[in-house]
Amino acid sequence: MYPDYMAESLQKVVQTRAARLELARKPDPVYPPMDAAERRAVLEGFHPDFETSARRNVRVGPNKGDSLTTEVSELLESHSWLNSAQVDLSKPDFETDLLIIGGGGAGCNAALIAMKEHGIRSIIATKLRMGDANSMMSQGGMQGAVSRTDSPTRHYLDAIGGGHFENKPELVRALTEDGPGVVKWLEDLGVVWDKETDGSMKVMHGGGTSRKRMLSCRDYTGAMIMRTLMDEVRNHPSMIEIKEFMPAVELIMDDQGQCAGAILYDMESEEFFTVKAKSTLIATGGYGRLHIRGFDTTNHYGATGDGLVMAYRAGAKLMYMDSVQYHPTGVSFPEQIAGFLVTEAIRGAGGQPLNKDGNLFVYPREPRDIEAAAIIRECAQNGGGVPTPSGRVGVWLDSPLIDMLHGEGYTDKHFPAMYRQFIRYGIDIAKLPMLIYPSLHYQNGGIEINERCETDIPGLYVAGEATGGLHGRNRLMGNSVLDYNVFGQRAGRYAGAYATQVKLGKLSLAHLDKYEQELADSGVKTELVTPILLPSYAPKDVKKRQLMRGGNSLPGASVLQNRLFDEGPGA
Ligand code: MEZ
Repeated sequence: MYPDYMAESLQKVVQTRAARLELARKPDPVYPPMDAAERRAVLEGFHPDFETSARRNVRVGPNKGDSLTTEVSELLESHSWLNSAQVDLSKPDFETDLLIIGGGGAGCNAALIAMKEHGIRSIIATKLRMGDANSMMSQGGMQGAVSRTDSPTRHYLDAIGGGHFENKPELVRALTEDGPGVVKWLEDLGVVWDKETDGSMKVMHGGGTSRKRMLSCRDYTGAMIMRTLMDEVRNHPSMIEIKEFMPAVELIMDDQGQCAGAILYDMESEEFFTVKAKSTLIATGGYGRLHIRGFDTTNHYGATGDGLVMAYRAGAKLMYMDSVQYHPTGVSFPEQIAGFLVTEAIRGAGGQPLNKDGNLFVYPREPRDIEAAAIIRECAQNGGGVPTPSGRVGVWLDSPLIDMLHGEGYTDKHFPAMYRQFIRYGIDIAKLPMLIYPSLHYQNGGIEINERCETDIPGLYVAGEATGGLHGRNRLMGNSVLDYNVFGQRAGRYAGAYATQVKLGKLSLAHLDKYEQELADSGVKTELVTPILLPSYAPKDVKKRQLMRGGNSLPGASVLQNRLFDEGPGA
């Protein structure tokens, strides 16, 4: 339940509701959408990316001199867990055609396509369990231009507009043109899409979409897709080997500059294993757990940007690493679930963002960055937010309107995940609004790829949230789900083809020595060891006493530290 002091504000929401319901029943927008100048102003004034301390130049690596999100620059200016001289690459522990790092949607798609189209074997190495990934957690839907009034071209234009015209066009073209095929592939595998009574796809609007294009499985869309993909992966144990709780900690190269696999770390036994692979796919997802600018996050616990740092040390270029997506509607209260996602589909179905006086202050379906910045402005500049007991702030998202617009029981039926997320805390979202605030949701930038998921490094492929360029500087709802399917498949296709013809040379970790030297030459002094693998939520005084550098919470960190620093090279 909400604390008593919020009752007055809740009362105001009730008082303004009848008039807002009338507005929502009319075809016109319930609040004037912003024009280009207003959008620019709210972004520059209130989007966290535009704060002066949000960015700084990175001092090492392929993007040296570029202005990146400050936390990303810190992540990249860090030491490896490994001392190259101590790793024996002469007898790999495992060999495979395709090594897939990451057990989310992109990784599953890639393994399946590589097997089906090229008959090649894969290892999927994942930090936690299969499906512990943002792919599993997406709620409201996947975009796909399948309805009669839509087309991949319209989808393309929406995605480019949403991304502020900075998307890589060839990637957007691949996304939107492959979209309808992906919808069918998933349905053939067993995904049960929401349908209308005549059997056609149910389609909804998302922020920035000019046509209803959001396909859903209630608000469990990611979970439904991932369960289906994982089942299919597990149906082929002789072709696709799964290694859980075994994150990659570095890529392996060969003496001709080709990627040749990775070093895995067994989180249980604390052993390292070398995997030699003809091609390697990074599908490690995003970095929400870096809690950029102190924001809560919608992301799963393993989202620590591991793929970025491994690829960067090996020489891959990053793009748009100054751009972060804050989902407009993360939970602000109850605080036990602060930061959790409140799907954009709630606004698609008629939910309205309101200030503490119960008034609309923004069109509910602006593109995400605009909507998030407008909510931050309402709280920071206009004093329109409702404070929470722990010092957070939020605005109301008036969800009871949904049943009023679509009929009693609609919310429970169409948003079962959301309904359950709040009812556990005594909040019935069909009767009471939710208190929300922007939450760190998505890494807009990432490792640069082309439409075949190739990087600058032969044999290294990347797909899904770890990549940059597709979404420009702002992703639209539902395009990440499509992204991990489309580009997961493309990665399987092209990395698979590459694996059938490549000849690998002598394995090497010389890139780590080079990177360490560059850190020293650039005067970088840091205690941070990456990949982070898991975020640390230990209080500062505990962190100080932990036997590791940089407060990383890896179970075997003390052992790793000893290997790295106490034993001399070659020991
Ligand atoms: O694409 C997303 O981020 C998504 C589907 C989230 C949501 O609001 O449900």
